[in-house]
Amino acid sequence: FLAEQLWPIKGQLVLALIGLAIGGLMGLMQALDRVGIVIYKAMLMQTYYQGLTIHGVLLAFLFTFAFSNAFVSLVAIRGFERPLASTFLAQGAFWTMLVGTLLAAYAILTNQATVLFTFYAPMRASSLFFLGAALLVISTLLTALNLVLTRRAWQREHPGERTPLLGFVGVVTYVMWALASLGVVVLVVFFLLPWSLGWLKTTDPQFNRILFWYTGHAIVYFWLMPAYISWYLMVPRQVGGRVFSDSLVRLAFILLLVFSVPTGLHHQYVDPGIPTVMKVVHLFTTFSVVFPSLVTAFTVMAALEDGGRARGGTGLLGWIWKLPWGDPSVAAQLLAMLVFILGGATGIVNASYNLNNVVHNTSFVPGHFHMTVGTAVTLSFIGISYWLIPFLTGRELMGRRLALAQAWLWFVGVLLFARGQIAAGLLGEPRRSSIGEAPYRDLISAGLDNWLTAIGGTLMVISGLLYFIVVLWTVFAGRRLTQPLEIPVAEMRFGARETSPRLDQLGFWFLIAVILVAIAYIPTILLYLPLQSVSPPIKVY
Ligand code: HAS
Repeated sequence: FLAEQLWPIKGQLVLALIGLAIGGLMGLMQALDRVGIVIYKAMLMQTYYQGLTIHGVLLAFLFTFAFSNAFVSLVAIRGFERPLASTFLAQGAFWTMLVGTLLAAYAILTNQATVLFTFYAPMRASSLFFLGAALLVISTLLTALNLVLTRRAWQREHPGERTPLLGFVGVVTYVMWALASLGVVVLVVFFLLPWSLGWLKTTDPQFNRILFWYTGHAIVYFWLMPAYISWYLMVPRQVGGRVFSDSLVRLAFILLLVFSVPTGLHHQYVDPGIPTVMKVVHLFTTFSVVFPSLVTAFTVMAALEDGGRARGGTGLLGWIWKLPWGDPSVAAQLLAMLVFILGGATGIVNASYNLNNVVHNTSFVPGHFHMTVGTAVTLSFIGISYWLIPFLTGRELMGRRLALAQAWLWFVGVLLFARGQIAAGLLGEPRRSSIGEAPYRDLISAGLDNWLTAIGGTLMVISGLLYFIVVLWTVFAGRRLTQPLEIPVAEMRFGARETSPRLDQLGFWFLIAVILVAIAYIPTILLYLPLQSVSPPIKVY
């Protein structure tokens, strides 16, 4: 590892954890709001929405982007067994992430960008916020470019060989994101930024939404795929099992590349002005992108079973108890996987055109995404950090029991939280609404569902506090490791030699992804483009 490539990795990890700490703390305010305990002012917030914006932006963008940049860069260095192709790009990713964070944070903290993490019109934010958000995306794109160049450099050094799987999956993750980020890049650069600077008098909220959700669904797989890298290629090693085959892992990542992006209109099933036929096309692609997750469920489960049996597990389920549940890194990720089964199931409810009419814009949706990004991803990143921080600092993980308690508390907390949100949502409770304040306070009672949300959310915040105790204890008072740690990398039953060359041809699959995106989006975009010059001035909220 080159020192000049290692510090940007460490720096981005620190930024990610700052995002998790501050963003997570805001969750307490929102959870307690459900039962009428309103503490925004005590937490120095002007409104519920200011806190919710901090929560969403810091967790969904800063924490996830910065953690992925750090983790996937490290994984690529290990996978390709060479430094990243460009130190300039690696350091550039850190600086753009830092400056972007400072600009966006300034705008939000001064209440000039209370627009939530879905920042499309008609909510207008300060241009500093949009600039900050753009820089965060640019940071990920610099990482994407660096990973592609690193793969190219590796290929030049190893002509005719299959790309190492660990390197390949990292590159696929970022190539998918490069295609996915196009919508939000166009939205910010051509519409929101000029509009916020007053250069553009009007902007069309419906077209804004189309561009935002073009990125807005694929982004969830950009959050998820780094966790999948760990579930497929690291956790099996940590539990002593082997992964079934190199081909199957490559196939799952390639399917995610192909199907993640042309799905965004499923966030707009109830929007007027979008042809139903195009919504139905996105319905089919959404169900297609479920498939690689089902492949993941069975493949990872098989690798875990292999490990559990190698440790002496017998019978149908006996292997489960033999898994190393006492290792905080493993326990956190196994619990994250279990919650993802429910997260995925609720996603399928959301994606079903007619069921979506029942749950859209209700608290069912935050119930879903706290089990996906809020746990499958976040608890996995936490689990990864339990080996990553010792690896990067050369210090032993301290407070292992505390770390285990942290993982279980998060697991119990999110199940209560999601149970509350989902049941309340099915009764019609709106999302993104301060239930503890007028007018909702008088309309919605703090029944059992809202109490479960409040208790579950509070447990998640306490779990977060335990996590930061473990991290700070390790970083500042951890015992020096006598032996350097290794990055865990799983073995395959059927390795790269058995893999078809087609599954290593990234350019070919990228082209298919682009064609599918064109089919899924061009008809709707052509409908809206001519309207852009005539859209009437809109009211700014
Ligand atoms: Fe979603 C809304 C549909 C996955 C995040 N989603 C959201 C929003 C977020 C989000 C943040 O179709 C709200 C955005 C906003 O503010 O409006 N989602 C889906 C579907 C999937 C899905 C079909 N979502 C995710 C993931 C997310 C995420 C992943 C974050 C990381 N979602 C929707 C829809 C909406 C939506 C609609 C809009 C709703 C509306 O009306 O507004 C699928 O990809 C899910 C597939 C997953 C599975 C689960 C597989 C299970 C696995 C675990 C295996 C377990 C093992 C454990 C191995 C089928 C892989 C073994 C352990 C032992 C110990 C034995």
